[in-house]
Amino acid sequence: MNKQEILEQLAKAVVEGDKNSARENAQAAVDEGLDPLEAVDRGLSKGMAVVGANFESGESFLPELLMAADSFNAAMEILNPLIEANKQKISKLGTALLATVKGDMHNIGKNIVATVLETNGFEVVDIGIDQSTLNIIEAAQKHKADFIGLSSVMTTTMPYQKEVIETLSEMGLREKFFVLVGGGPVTQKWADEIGADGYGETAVDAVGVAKKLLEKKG
Ligand code: B12
Repeated sequence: MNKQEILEQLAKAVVEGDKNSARENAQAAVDEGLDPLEAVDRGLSKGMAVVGANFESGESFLPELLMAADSFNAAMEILNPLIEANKQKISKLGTALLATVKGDMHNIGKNIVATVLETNGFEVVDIGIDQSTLNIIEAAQKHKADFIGLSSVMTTTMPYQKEVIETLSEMGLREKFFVLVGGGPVTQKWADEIGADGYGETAVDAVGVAKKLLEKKG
């Protein structure tokens, strides 16, 4: 199989919720020396976008979403060690506290952001899904985070990204942390509107944005 075929097969495996095929094609990607992040962005994530659209149009239902998520994660188990093997041997750049905001159970994207930040020299404290604003802020203080990364995959939970920023201000803590926002429906426009320090469309963007913010800080 060539590279393009592997990427297409990865997408197809997610669309069909076929765990075995997801594993086999992730292994093919590894064997053929594909960039694992390209396999995620141009393979698995492409499939997930189709799954989301089918769900929205009523063509598929929750079980299909679950099977797609399982297949995505099965492929990630094979790709993650390769992503981690590229880990840069650099001193710690900073600590990022990551969470999916309140009411939101989606974690696939956040987990990828965590892995990619880690492999690029950041220490990551991932407190998981459905995290209240106060939990997030407490954890950021406890772990002396430089960044707070907020994932929100549903339009209905995006307001909690805003709530975290507002609450930080009310508590007099806004200057202590850089706040990064991301997730499917999140845009640069939204990030600007709520006064976030940075937005990343993909996990790789998140690294670039975080590094730029550190440079600015000096
Ligand atoms: C898989 C999935 C699920 C799985 C989640 C499994 C899991 N462990 O995460 C399950 C089946 C559990 C699920 C449940 C539900 N889901 Co759902 N789900 C999806 C789906 C298909 C894919 C999401 C995903 O994983 N994408 C792949 C990852 C890699 O992409 P990503 O999350 O965007 O992340 C990337 C970037 O955004 C960025 N990023 C992400 N986070 C961050 C954070 C920072 C700081 C930065 C910088 C960057 C960044 O980097 C990532 C990698 O590049 C989406 C459709 C879609 N197009 O998003 C619907 C979707 C999000 N779900 C939806 C819905 C409605 C639901 C349910 C309510 C369904 C139901 N009736 O129960 C429940 C909600 C439960 C809850 N309260 O959260 C809707 C949301 C609609 C809306 N209001 O916005 C969507 C959009 C589907 C649709 N088109 O209708 N879901």
